[in-house]
Amino acid sequence: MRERLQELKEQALAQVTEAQDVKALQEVRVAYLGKKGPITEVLRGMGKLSAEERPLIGQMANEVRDEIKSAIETKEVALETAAVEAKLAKESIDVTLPGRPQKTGARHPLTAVVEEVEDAFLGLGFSVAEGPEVETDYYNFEALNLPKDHPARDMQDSFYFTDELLLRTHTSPVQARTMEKFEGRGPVKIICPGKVFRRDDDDATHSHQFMQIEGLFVDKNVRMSDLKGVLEAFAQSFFGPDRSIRLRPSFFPFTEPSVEVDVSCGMCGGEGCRVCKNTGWIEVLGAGLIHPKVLEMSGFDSKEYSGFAFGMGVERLAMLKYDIDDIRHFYTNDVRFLAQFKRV
Ligand code: 2NL
Repeated sequence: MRERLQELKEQALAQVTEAQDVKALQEVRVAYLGKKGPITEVLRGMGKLSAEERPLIGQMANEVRDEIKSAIETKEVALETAAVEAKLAKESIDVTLPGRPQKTGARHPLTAVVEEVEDAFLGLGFSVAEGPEVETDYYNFEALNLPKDHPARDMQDSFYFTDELLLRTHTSPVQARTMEKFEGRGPVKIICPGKVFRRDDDDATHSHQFMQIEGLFVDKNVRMSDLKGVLEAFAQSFFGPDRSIRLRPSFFPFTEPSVEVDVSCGMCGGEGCRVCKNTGWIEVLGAGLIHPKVLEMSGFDSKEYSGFAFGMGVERLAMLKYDIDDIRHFYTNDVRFLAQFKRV
């Protein structure tokens, strides 16, 4: 029996050494240590042995079993380590290879223009205010001196949900709401960028949804010259330091007096060309001194306070600055158009 056990041990250890993978090891384990294996068999046959031999053979059988078991375990660890090393070697990467260029997106040109206008006005002490796109009739029209029977309120020009709720047609209601919050105490110095909506037939220069930036400054003794100074500083910041502005009389229900603001043509420097239609000037925004009724409705004493306000179309600014010929380019998400603004 001793020889039998010694033989079994040698056979098993040889097979462990030869095993190339975990599966082969598993087979050795089952073959030698399993319930129907030869060692179990030896142990079962011990009944036939003498009382002196029995413990010796029993001990030897246990030792052989333990030795085979530990050889299998050691080999198992070695095989696993080798497998991991092989995998690592196969998957190693050459970090000195140049990387593949990543495709990056960019700000939408309208976002870029809004942020540029914001930067110009932040530098002049203005804050950015925002408000709802679904507005009440009161804030969109009434509070801006556009009473119910005013022609500019024609149902055709607006998207109404109910008699009292509509998509805002300008960002002025944000300014009215902000003024109200100041409870009659200035200064209020804000710009309001955002989407606005008007019933319109879309073409190269019109869109039923577009973006606007309005601004206002309410304080004691605010005058037309303050408006002109601020807008000139803005025009030079946005279009370039060599540009000048001019004011022409105009009309808005919420300002008095009202003006259209032109910027000198950047193409010809004022000489007259295709861009400015030979006038030397390009219309960029509307403005004026806030109508006393509008100040009063938003809680300001118009004898103590005055202010200026202005409004401009973001698409128009972008089209002028980047020579874009169709407003619809902004909304159709053609990557060939958008990719041109990566460095803007
Ligand atoms: C334009 C002209 C303008 C305003 C907007 C305004 C707002 C308040 C009070 C007074 Cl709360 N005025 N906004 C004033 C003048 C002109 O916009 O052509 N926008 C595209």
